[in-house]
Formats: sequence, C-alpha cells, structure tokens
Amino acid sequence: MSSFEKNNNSMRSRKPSSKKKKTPSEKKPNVVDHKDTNGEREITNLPPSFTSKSAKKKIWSLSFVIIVLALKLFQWQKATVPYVSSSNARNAIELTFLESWSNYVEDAFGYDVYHPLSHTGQNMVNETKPLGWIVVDSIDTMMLMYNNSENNKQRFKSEIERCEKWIIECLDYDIDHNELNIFETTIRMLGGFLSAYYLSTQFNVGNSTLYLDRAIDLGSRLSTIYENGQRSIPYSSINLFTKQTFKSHADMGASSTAEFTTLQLEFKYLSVLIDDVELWENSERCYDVLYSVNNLLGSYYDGLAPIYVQPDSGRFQGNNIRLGSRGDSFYEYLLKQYLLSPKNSTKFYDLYRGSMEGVKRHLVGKSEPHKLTYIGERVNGIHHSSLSPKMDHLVCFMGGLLMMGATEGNNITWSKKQPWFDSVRWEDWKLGAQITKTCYHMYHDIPGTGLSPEIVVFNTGNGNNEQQQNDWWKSDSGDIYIKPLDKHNLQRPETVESIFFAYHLTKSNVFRKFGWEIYKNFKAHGMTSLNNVLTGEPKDNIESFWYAETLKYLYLLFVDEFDLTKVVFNTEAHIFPVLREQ
Ligand code: DMJ
Repeated sequence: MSSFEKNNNSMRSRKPSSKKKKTPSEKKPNVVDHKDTNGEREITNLPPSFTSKSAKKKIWSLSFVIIVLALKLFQWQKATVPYVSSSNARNAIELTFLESWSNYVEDAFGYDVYHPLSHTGQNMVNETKPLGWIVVDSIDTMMLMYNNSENNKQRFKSEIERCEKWIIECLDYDIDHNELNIFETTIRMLGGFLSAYYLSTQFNVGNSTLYLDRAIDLGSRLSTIYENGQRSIPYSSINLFTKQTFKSHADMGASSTAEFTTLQLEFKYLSVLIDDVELWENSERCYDVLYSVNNLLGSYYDGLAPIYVQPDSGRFQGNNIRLGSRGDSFYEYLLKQYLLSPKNSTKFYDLYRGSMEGVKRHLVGKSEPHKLTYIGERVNGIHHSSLSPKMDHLVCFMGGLLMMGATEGNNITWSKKQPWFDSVRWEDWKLGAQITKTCYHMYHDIPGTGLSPEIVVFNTGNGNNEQQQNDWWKSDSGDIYIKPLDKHNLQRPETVESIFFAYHLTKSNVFRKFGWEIYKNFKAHGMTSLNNVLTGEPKDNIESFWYAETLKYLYLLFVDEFDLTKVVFNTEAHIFPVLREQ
C-alpha cells in the first residue's frame, strides 16, 4: 500500500467522525427550499404582520394565518419527504442497479454493447473479442453499493466475483483490431480498473491484484502514445496489439481537444502506482504545446479552447468553442489535476481559473422569461460570433465542477469563512449553483417523461434567432426549446453528477429532492435510452455510463457522508484517491 493510501481511509466508513465539528449548515434542519440552490438559505416570505383595530379582527386574522401556515406546513412536509429516508433511497437505487444489471447478465453478459429491448449484445471492434466496455466500467459502482448496502451486500459481492471470473477467463487486450479510441478506452477501461483497484483496497472486497495487473497491462499499451519520441498531442486512436496510433479519419485528422486532455488523471494515478515519474510528466506535455503555440490565455482565446487541434502542429483547427461534446472535459481535467495533487503546484488551478474567467466573460446567458442561466456556444470564436443559446446536456457537469473549484471539496458554509475564499470563488459557486438549477429544469420542465433531451436551446427573448422554426418544441415555461433531432435521452450522468456535488457541499435537501425526482423518472421509463423524451419512445441501447456514472452519482447522493476532499472522480465517475505526497 503506498503512502497516500494510508492517509486515505475516508471511504472505509460512512459514519461521520465524532471529532468533526458540525458546520452551521449541517446543524440546520432538513428543509426543502427551492430558493436554496446557491447554498445560502433564503428565508421564504412570511405572512405580513398585521395591526388590527379590534380584537375580533385580530382573532379572525390570527386564525386565518394559522390555517394558512398549517396548510403550507402540510404541503411543505409532502415536498420534503419524497424518498422517506436516505437509507430507503439507497436501497431503491441498489435494487434498480441490480435489476438493470441482471438484465444485462441474462441477455448479453460480457458484450461491449447492450440492447435491452431486443435482449442482445455485440462487441465493439471484433465480434469474437470483447473489450469489457460494460463489465469493467460497472465494477466500482458495485463496490460502492456493496460497501454501503444494508440489504443487498451479498448480491453485489457475487456480481463483483462474476466480473472478476470473466476478466480472468475472457478479457485479453491482445486484440489486433484496427483502431480503438484512446480517450474512451482510457476513461472507461483504464479508469475502471484503477478505481476498482483503489476501492477493493479500501472496502476489502474483490481481487485488488487482478485490477492492478490489468490496469498496468492496459496502461502500458495506452501509454505508448507518449513514448519513442511520439508527439506531445496524441492522435485519436490506437491498436492495442501493435500499439500503432492513428489520426482521426474525420475532421482533417484533427484530435478532439477534450480527448487528449482527458487522459491525465488516469496516467498520473497509474504512474504513482508503478512509480514511473516519466509517465506523469509525459501526460502533461500536451499543455505546454497547446498553451504556448496558441497563446491560449491571450486575448484571442481568453482561456477558451476550440474543439479541434491539429496534433502535429498543436494549433487549433477552427474556432468552434463549446463546453459540450469535444470541449467539456478539457476544463474538467484542468481543475481535477489540481485536486488530484493539490500539494504539487497550483499550475492547473491557475489554468482552470483562466478558462473559468473566459467562460464567465463570453459564454454565459440568461433565458427568458424565467432567467435560467445557461452556458452557450461560440461557433466562430469569441470575437466573430454572438453567443448561441444551444446547450448540450453534457455541459451540465459544469455545475458541480464550478462548485468543486470554489470550495475544493469543502462545505460551502465553512469555505466562505476561509481567507482563501475570495469573490471570484463566490462568483464561481453561484454560477455552478445556477447551472445545476437550469439542468434540473431540463428534466423537470419536460412533460410526460421528466427526462432531459440531449440538447436544448434557450429562449433568448430576441425572437430573431433560429427559434422561429415552428417544428421546435417549446416548454410551457417558455424558456426551453427542443429541435426535432435532439429529443433523445441517453441516460447521461451530468445533471445528477452536479446534483451529487451540490448536495455534499451544501447538505441542502433540495438537491436530494431534485435527484430523487430524476431517479424516479429514469426508473419509470424502462431504464433504457429514449428516442424521444416527449413521447417516451424507447431506444434499444444502454450506454455503459448508466452503470458507471448515472446510477453511481444518484446512489452517492443518498450516502450521508462523503468527503470530497479525499477523492477525485475521473470523467467517467471512476474514483481515485487524492495523491498527498509527490
Ligand atoms: C462519459 O463517457 C464521460 O462523462 C465523458 O466525459 C462525457 N460523456 C459521457 C457521459 O455522458
């Protein structure tokens, strides 16, 4: 066991430490207050005080106030108890996971792709050889449920053992397939093995040696992208057998910005486990090129990276700036590299800071009429295009990220009293809370399913943008549009991810209420993807991140104590320990 692990037993027990002094927000009663998403409890309006001329009038008025208060209390209690208790909620989510997982086991165990409606599976690159796409991605969720479960412990243990047996007997990365996406393989498979290794040592479940061995095997194949004088900016895919890498066949060979900048947490944790400093340094090389060649923090880009980069030159290709697909986790891993090894240096926090200031200056808008805050897109860069009010569901990770950046995983009430908590962090916090609320509305405002579409467009109130198209769906609130091709739901995690972070940083029950509502909606709609969130028409596919992320974040929302200063989630919700000593 390495030294940082010895320092990191926080997840072994979920009981709050008796020594920990309760922060003011933790002492507050559990109330649901929809105005509470800033982490600052706002006092709801009390009935105006009254002065009466006669005692009779006073009595009548007093009675009226008592009746109104009693009714309000009744409604309020109904609203505050959507899930009875966190333990009941955990049990329900465990059973949902087990139901969905058992279907996969019965229909398609071991296959990389799962079609739950046709009860079939298939492999991704070669029909005979699987990559473990769903199995490896799901194991650490089962470990977390095993560790916290009151009723289903044995079932999770058996499923973990089933996966381990399959890995030993069926999973072999000597696959001479053509090309495999480096980013997806790293975040899901390498991340999955590393997290399973870490949690198996923490929770004393599973075969930690197996996970470590497999992480080393896969990591050594993937890390050849940095070896033998290879370029600083990796190409997009690899053959795991020959270790040859390939440029993307689309986009004029460009690498996606979010892809080559979302490998670092995995390689850094692996480098510590195998004591390979060079791997750590290699994983950082892309930033020197990206920032210096493009002057990324200068006024032309202002910290906002276009979504394509030519790997040989390191130059951005095009000016399309967005925090959705191909852009998202570039920003996520800037902060998370800092959080992974905060004692190391503030370099990555400073880079993150630069980008967040750019986000606030160029990408934030408000919808009409309800002023929902959104993060839009600049398709031709910040100087040559106005803000497009389109927002991918993928962008919803930004709520949690901004709140984590502001507090570094500490309770907001405590953080606000610290000398380091400045006005910039407070701005970040508020923006994160507002985005989380907007993302909740992307579910809550959809009639019928209560599930978010893949992409929304916000009403800017100008009436002069594309929103005039009459085949767009418009929410009753008037704030949200959905285009015909964007109505699907892939059971993505980003909104419940932000809700999970918001809850543990505030302990405000409003976030549990949000999460419970979304969980119920997922469950009510067959626990599969949807082709159309307005009609509920199902889609015959479950992505591995349903097991790896969505159900994990929902579950951890109802774990009462979770110390966010001790671990970092990779972009696929795999958990790594904070590396205290470098
Ligand atoms: C996941 O694979 C990861 O979270 C990735 O960073 C973005 N998209 C999916 C989930 O939506």
